[in-house]
Amino acid sequence: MRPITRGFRGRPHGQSEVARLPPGQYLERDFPVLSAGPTPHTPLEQWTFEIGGAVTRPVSWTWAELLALPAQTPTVDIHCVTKWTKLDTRWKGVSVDTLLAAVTTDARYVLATCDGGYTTNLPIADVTGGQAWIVYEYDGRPLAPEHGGPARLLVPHLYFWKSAKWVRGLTLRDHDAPGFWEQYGYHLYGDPWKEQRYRGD
Ligand SMILES: Nc1nc2c(c(=O)[nH]1)N[C@H]1C(S)=C(S)[C@@H](COP(=O)(O)O)O[C@H]1N2
Ligand SMILES: [Mo]
Repeated sequence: MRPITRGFRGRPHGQSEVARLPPGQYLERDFPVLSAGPTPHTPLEQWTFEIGGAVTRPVSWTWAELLALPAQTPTVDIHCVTKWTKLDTRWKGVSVDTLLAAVTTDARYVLATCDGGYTTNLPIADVTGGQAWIVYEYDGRPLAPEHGGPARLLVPHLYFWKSAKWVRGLTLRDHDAPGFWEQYGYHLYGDPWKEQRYRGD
């Protein structure tokens, strides 16, 4: 069998692209929108990003302050639990390392919180070490509202439900506890390479 699969448009995919697909995933060329509720529209003058919870002192940034921080431009593959994978997505934003450097904490977990009430839980070890960003540009343009604009969390090594759209803060915690989709049975951690889609996988 030749290691070639065909996408919806009949375009052949190279072997190297197929090797970048986690188990059970297919290649997507478009950028699907998956939202559990309506798209919020918080005015930028009211927008802040806060790190709170188990910290000595909470810290928050305004929109202008976030944009003034050193930015990075990661190009990464993203993997949705509904089985699409999109390769080489281009983003711009601030490393979560940069933001966490502003607080003192012994916490081991974070809960990302968003406009609209969505939450998702992650170990701090997975949002540090150059693995996660608060991004505000996609493909050279301001991040579209339906994709999480003005800013979203980007944690590409975990399933894309962990990349919280319309993110407004990180709550640091000593213990892990499920966020929105995790409460409905999604995996607490969500490693696409281990196919950790649902609780018990
Ligand atoms: N705030 C918020 N973030 C969210 C979601 C959501 O419903 N609300 N959906 C998650 C899921 S399940 C996925 S697959 C991705 C989808 O991002 P996209 O719409 O940009 O493709 O966002 C994640 N982040
Ligand atoms: Mo998803």
